Amino acid sequence: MSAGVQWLQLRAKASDARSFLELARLAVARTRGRALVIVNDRVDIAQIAGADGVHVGQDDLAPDAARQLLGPDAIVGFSTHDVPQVDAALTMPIDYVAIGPVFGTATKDTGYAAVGLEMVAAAATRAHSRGLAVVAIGGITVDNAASVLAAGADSVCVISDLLRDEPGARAAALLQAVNIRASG
Ligand code: 3NM
Repeated sequence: MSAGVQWLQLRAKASDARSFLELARLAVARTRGRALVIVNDRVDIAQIAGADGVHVGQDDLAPDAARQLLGPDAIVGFSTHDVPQVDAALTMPIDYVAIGPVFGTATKDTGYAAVGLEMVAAAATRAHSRGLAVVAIGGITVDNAASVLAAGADSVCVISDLLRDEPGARAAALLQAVNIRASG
């Protein structure tokens, strides 16, 4: 956070529910007011921990159910991987559409081939027409993040590239790369 990261998504696929809740509570306590905390998959844990929102995938609790539980002020994000999924997302009570994997990634077997920058642009056009933000994910690094934002994404979600180094230092490098290239 001291690096300037604005959102943290908590992703703990291998954790049991109690450990995940403990992590979420800790993250909320440590970040309050400095970064948003979004819980991946688990609407119940987001709610109990008082997180800022939840991110759900195609096979998780549907966004309207997440919204019903968390209320109108929570952030609800939804994963998409192709144009039909983006179009379906436009009718849902969500705040952002995630599109990916933009590039190849070894972090998660999404079952989808890399969608590329053209798909980021297509998702952005569609999502922005409904006032939804676009978060791009999958294979995004310090070196390619600026191109993803230039294609139309409002935000990038990065996992493995932040773990190549001390995560705070790598996050600072990512932000600097984006700012420098975005303004240059
Ligand atoms: N979801 P990295 S790609 C968790 O396409 C996740 O929905 C994806 O990790 C999607 O930054 C992905 O290491 C992995 O590539 C992102």
